[in-house]
Amino acid sequence: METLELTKPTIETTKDFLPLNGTDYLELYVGNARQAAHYFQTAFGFQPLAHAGLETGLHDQESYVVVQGKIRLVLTSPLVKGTEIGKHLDRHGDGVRVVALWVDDATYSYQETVKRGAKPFMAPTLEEDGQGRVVRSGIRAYGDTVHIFVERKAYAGVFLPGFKVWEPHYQPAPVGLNYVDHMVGNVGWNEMNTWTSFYAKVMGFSQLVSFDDKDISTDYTALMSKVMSNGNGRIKFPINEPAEGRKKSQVEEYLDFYDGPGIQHIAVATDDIVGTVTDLKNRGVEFLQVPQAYYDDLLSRVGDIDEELDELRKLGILVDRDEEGYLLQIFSKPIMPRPTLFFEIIQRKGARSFGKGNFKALFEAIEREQELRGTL
Ligand code: TYF
Ligand code: FE
Repeated sequence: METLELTKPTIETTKDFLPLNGTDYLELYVGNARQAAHYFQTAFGFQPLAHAGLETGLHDQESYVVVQGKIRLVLTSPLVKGTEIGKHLDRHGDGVRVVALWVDDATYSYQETVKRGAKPFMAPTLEEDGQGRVVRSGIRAYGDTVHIFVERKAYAGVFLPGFKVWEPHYQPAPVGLNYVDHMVGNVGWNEMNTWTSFYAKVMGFSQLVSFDDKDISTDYTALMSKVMSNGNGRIKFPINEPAEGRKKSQVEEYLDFYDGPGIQHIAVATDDIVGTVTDLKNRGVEFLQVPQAYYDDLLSRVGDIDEELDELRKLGILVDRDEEGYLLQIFSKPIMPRPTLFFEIIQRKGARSFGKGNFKALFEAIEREQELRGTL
């Protein structure tokens, strides 16, 4: 009998040219890194991890690194006048400078993205110490925001070469934050296309969903939002653009105070939003409040949920449902003097969307805050 040779399957899968393992760290430029670290420990339950400054041989800047679950925040301040950090602070106030992405090959990530049109920020650079080697490279994104690719070659050190373990005696408990779910950028008028194309063409992302001003214009606020996701879905970057409304859009207010595009909110995930938000409130974190009436028809809108309606109402947690499940979310007030950066706490129970059903109530709550600021 004749043996038949099996043909190989011919299904072609398009290769992801920029595989991302997750968010590596977020670096915020702040006026007082020491106090910001204390705030993120005290209010948000981050744990002290690493430090670099005068004691480690730096002369012009100091950083504290705090961690909770997989979330690492780097808080950096200048030590002298005239630095890039100082200029960033003067222009933007405290804000997110670096969204660092964990990759297997930082050199290749840099080459592939620059080849596709990314503006270089940092050529691939090897850093090493007794604990191993790390390669980092970077490209520019919207405004002064940059993406740094971090390749950890079995690095065993506490954070990055140059950092020392930071072990203060003050270590308040974590509040259950696990990972960065998404990070939202506000871009300028008519810049939506530029930046969604940037994430599509330069970084190989694709668009998940979009909301336009008809979905989400309230009396005042109007904005357009498109969610870009990388191939494996671990990195999700919604992009907002202001739209013309009756009064000033919240995105425009951000652009005015930040003096340009930048990160608007960092959404962090928890497995127990009721516990997490209870802790955060007890530690002084302030959240936007929706009217009690939001809860009157909530269950008829979202159906059966595991949580007690009364607890959600008491804490001001919002709920939304999509075809795959539901999600719970709540938004902090801006955490700096300028109405720019805020945090979202999110718990996903199957849903992969972003809370579209909450936009009206949420944006009306944001507008009440704008009204108090006199910026509407
Ligand atoms: O990330 C999101 O899309 C949701 C909703 O200015 C949202 O958290 C969108 C725009 C905005 C505030 C929240
Ligand atoms: Fe969000």
